[in-house]
Amino acid sequence: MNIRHDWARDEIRTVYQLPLPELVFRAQLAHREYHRPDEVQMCRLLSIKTGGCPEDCAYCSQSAHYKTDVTREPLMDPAEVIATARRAKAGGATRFCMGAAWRQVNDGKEFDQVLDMVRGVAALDLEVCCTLGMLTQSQAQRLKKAGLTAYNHNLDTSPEFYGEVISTRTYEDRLRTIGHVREAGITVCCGGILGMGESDEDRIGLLEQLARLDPHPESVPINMLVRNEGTPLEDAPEIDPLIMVRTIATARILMPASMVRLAAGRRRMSPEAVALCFLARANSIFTGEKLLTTPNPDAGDDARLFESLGMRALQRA
Ligand code: SAM
Ligand code: DTB
Ligand code: SF4
Repeated sequence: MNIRHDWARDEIRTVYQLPLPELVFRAQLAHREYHRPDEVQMCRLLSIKTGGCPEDCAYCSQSAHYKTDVTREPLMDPAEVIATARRAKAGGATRFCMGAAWRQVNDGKEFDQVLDMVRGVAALDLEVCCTLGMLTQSQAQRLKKAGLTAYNHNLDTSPEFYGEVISTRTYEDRLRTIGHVREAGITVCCGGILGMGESDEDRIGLLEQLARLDPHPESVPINMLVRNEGTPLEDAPEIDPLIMVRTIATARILMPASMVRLAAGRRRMSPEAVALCFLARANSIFTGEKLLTTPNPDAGDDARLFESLGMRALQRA
């Protein structure tokens, strides 16, 4: 199966709307060409700088525009971050992702400390990912030199729906940073959030944007909205988990070689719904007690689910 970057919206819609068994079957065929069937990558997240963000993302507990139960925390000490990464590795994670509630990276002492964190985590022989907001070309190059594997920068939804969710930046801003990351030779982690009131057409529009990036993002996180009290999306209607399944399967077909991550939202899903996401060929998850600011499933529950499905943690990508 060859990798395509010329997917048209109509073609993507046709795939997305297939009867579910056919959609999942095609996703499984695509997955087998590039990945081992029983392996799932374990990633660990850490919020290295929490809250007080100037952006107004309607889903986010860390935006300074909304009153949520998140307390602001300054940038963590690099030694503490590296110690957390070491524990994550001991717990089976192969990728460590550090998130900061910044609109953009500013050069100076804090960025230098982030570079120290990247160097320290890379030295543990973990994949290192950061998500720090917008980056300039030279900042991307410095992160690359420090040993960064991947940069997460989500497009979140379709270009048409983006303005309903965020007003303090544009889709073009996002694409520009993704370009800087790519040009610096860092792999791209880029996905979206489902359950923000978007339509099927918006989900198809997001998939179109992702699948037309050349190369594809090496990693595609699909988040189910975590509804945070105090944010404009706190009362968003819950989505049918089969929409997650459909979106994951379509992402797998469009971007067969990428890691497709069942990211936020697993706590709200039944074990059966999570199993369906794996059958639709998600092959990566976040493990550990916390995502950035919200809880994640228990390690024990995850271990039991893996055991019952006969699946195992990927040792090394
Ligand atoms: N500030 C940086 C940025 O926005 O790029 C990095 C951190 S931000 C929290 C990382 C990503 O987490 C967002 O792009 C969004 O896709 C996801 N996210 C944030 N809050 C979420 C929520 N409540 N539910 C699901 N995903 C969420
Ligand atoms: C991504 O797509 N999801 C992660 C990671 N990339 C940075 C973040 C999920 C955040 C969920 C809400 C929270 O814990 O604050
Ligand atoms: Fe800030 Fe990122 Fe949250 Fe948006 S998603 S408010 S940019 S931390």
